[in-house]
Amino acid sequence: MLIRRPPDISPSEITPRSAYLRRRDVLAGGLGLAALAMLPTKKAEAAPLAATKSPYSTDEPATRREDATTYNNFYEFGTDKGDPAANAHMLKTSPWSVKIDGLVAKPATYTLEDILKPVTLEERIYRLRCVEGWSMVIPWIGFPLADLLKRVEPLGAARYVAFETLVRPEEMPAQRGLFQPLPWPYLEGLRLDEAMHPLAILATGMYGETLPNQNGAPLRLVVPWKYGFKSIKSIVRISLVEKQPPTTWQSSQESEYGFYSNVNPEVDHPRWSQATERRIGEGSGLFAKRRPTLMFNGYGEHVAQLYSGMDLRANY
Ligand SMILES: Nc1nc2c(c(=O)[nH]1)N[C@H]1C(S)=C(S)[C@@H](COP(=O)(O)O)O[C@H]1N2
Ligand SMILES: [Mo]
Repeated sequence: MLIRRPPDISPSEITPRSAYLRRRDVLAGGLGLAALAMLPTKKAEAAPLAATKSPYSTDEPATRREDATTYNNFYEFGTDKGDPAANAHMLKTSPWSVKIDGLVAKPATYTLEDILKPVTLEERIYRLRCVEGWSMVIPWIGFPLADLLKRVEPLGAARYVAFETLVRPEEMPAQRGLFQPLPWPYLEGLRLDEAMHPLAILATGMYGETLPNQNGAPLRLVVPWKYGFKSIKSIVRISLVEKQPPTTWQSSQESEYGFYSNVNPEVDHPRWSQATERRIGEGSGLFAKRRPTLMFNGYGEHVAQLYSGMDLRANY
C-alpha cells in the first residue's frame, strides 16, 4: 500500500468533522456507552491547513471559534442563528465541483481539488459585518478570487460576476419546508473590478482548519468591505456576465438590500440604523457594547477608489 504524506492528500479526502461525529454515533451504538467513554474525547476537527500570513489582516483579536461556528446565517439550513450548526452536517461536501461559465475564454467545471491545486492559501483575518448589526473577526484561509477568475480568462464583454449556492433539498432542510425563507438558489453578484480586487477571497478554511459546513464549506466567498450576505456560501457556479445579475436579497426585498451593499454607517437600513455594531463576544442584550461601524467596514483605503464618483445613497 502506498503511504502518502499529508501534502499528497487531497482536501476532499480529509474526514469532515460531521462524518467523524456520525462515525462516533455508529461506534456508540456498537460498543455501548462505556466503550464510548474510553474513546479519545478530543474532537477531531478537520485537518490543519498550512497558510501564509497576509498584510491585509486586521490585528484585532479574533472572535472565539465557538461563536463563529454556532452563530450563523445560512438560510438553507434554517433562519435561527443556531440552525446552521445544528443542521449543516447533512450537507455532503465531497465530491464537490464548481461550474465556471458565461463570458470566459475557458469555461470549465473544476473539482475542488482542481481549484486548489495552483493556489497558495493565505490566512486573512477580516472583520465581517452583518447587515443585522453584529460583527465578528474571523481568521479565514483562502486565496484571491481573482486567481480563479484569471484562469478562465474573462472576455472583454464581461462586467459582472454572478455566484450561486447549491440547491439540494435532501440535505438542506429549509429548501424542503412549507415555509421557504428565500427563493433558491441563493444568488450573489459583484462587479468584475470588485471581484478582481485583492481583498476579495474564496475561503476554504478558518481558524487554521477546513471550513465547517455551517460557515460555507467547501468554498465560500468573503468580501470584507460589504455586508455579510454578499459572502455567499457553498458555491457551485460562477458566471461572468454582461449585465448586473439578480441577487437573492435584492429580489426578495429591493428597498432594504441593494446590489452594492457596501458597509456604510451613513445609509440606514429602512428599519434600523447602520451607524453602530455589536461585536459578537462583547456582551449581549442591554449590556452589549456598541462600536461605531466604519465606512467600507474599515477597508476604505483599499476599496474606496472602486466607487469614486458614485452616489452611495442611490447605489446602496
Ligand atoms: N448560501 C448562503 N450564503 C450566505 C447566507 C445564506 O443564507 N445562504 N447568509 C449570508 C449572511 S446574511 C451572512 S451575515 C454570512 C454569515 O457568514 P458566517 O455564518 O460564516 O459568519 O453568510 C452569508 N452567506
Ligand atoms: Mo448577514
